[in-house]
Amino acid sequence: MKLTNKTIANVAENSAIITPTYDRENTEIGIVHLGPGAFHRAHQAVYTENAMNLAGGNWGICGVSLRSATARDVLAKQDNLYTLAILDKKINYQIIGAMKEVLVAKDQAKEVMARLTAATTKLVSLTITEKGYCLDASGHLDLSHPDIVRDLRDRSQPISAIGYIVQALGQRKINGIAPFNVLSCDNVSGNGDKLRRAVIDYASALDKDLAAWIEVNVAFPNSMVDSITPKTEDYTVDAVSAAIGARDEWPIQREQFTQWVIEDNWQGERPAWDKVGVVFTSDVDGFEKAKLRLLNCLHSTLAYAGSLAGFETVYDVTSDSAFYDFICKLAESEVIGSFVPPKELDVQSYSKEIIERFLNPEIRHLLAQIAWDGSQKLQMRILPIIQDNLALGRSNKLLCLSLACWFEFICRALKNGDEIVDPLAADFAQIPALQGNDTTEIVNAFLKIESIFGTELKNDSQIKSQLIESLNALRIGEVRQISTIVETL
Ligand code: CS2
Repeated sequence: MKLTNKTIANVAENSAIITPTYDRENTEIGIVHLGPGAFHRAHQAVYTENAMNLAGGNWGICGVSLRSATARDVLAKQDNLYTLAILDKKINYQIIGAMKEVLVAKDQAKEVMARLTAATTKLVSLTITEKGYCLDASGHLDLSHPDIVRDLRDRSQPISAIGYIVQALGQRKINGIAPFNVLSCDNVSGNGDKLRRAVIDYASALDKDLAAWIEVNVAFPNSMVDSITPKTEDYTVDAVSAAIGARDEWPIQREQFTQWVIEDNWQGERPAWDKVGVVFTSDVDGFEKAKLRLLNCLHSTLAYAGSLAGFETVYDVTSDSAFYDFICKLAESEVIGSFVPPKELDVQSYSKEIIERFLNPEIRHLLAQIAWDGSQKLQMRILPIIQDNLALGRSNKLLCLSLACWFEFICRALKNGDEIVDPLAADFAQIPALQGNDTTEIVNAFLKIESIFGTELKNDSQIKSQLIESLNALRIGEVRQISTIVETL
């Protein structure tokens, strides 16, 4: 039996499984979400589902994949229903019905534009990962990015998220339809502000009046999102299908912990998210910084250091006492204190709770998954901490070790011919120094990449020498003995 509209009543007979209680069939689409991957389906779609279970509303979701047809093709066969498995001591299951359709922009541009310009669409949200924003190192839209160049030249069918948003807003302006809210849900610092900047930069290149209209009329709330969501594996599909008693080809798994903080500058209606745990506040900045600098910085540090040391998952590496001590020390001595946390957040306990979350034995979160796209992620997760510490005269020793682990991770992959999942992978392969043994040259070659490091760090002699020292220590020592390496610095 497959999970579908027809079989959901059978699944619901098992009272331990939560199923939609709202009138799904008659729920209209109110949200277009760009990037309906695992994180969206485990997080925003679940808050929306819970809000509709509680208070109804026309908040069905149209997921739009820009290129890949996999989500559409798999989900269509099961009426866009899927299971959320919450991995804790006991596993809980919920069938999510909020996703009502999935479109693929590459093949269905007209349908996507129709959804984006419909008066019933009140919100466009995004999880397109850091690279989807096409930003330069200063946080502006990179007007030389190939997708942006392409979209500005040929407006018949955009390929970038920014192109779609601007085109749809322009059409709504012409049609006299109120704009939608635009909500970034990516791990990008100041995500709403950066998205707004990118959209306005793009619109300015097209039509100054449209840019001015967007500036005045469209809300781009900043938001912080959090829930650890390991990728669905084949064993997940089998285990979840067995547990719900119906075949689900693409269930999603995540930890119990979930958090969503949204800037309260919304225009018009929204789902009853505030009744299901979403926090609306005037100051998201502190929450975002705390999350990116603690959870994501520690995650990336473990991803590179742990992979170099031969570990496979976050749980495995955090269970090693030397690595546990390393990330505790990093958080304590270099991260906490680099930013002003929100008043309501006890940052010491927040940090400890995050490390506890890494130790959830039910979650196999692959380091290789977190290691993707380092050139984009580290700009949000590590470099701003280094910059703030420099301004405050604080130490960056362990952060430089973390960055050096990424350098070494890339160099090793280049030498071994392993695949590097990163938008700059081809550029790394063009830099001969990265395959050599001269650590000074390696550090210089990385720091010269302005799209990652901007223009200042390469001239900072202290940072440069700490990076060289760390890289030497990693090459001479045994990464598994990370405490010995830390002692030598
Ligand atoms: C992770 C994040 O893959 C990664 O880069 O650091 O996806 C992390 O699991 C989430 O931000 C947690 O909310």
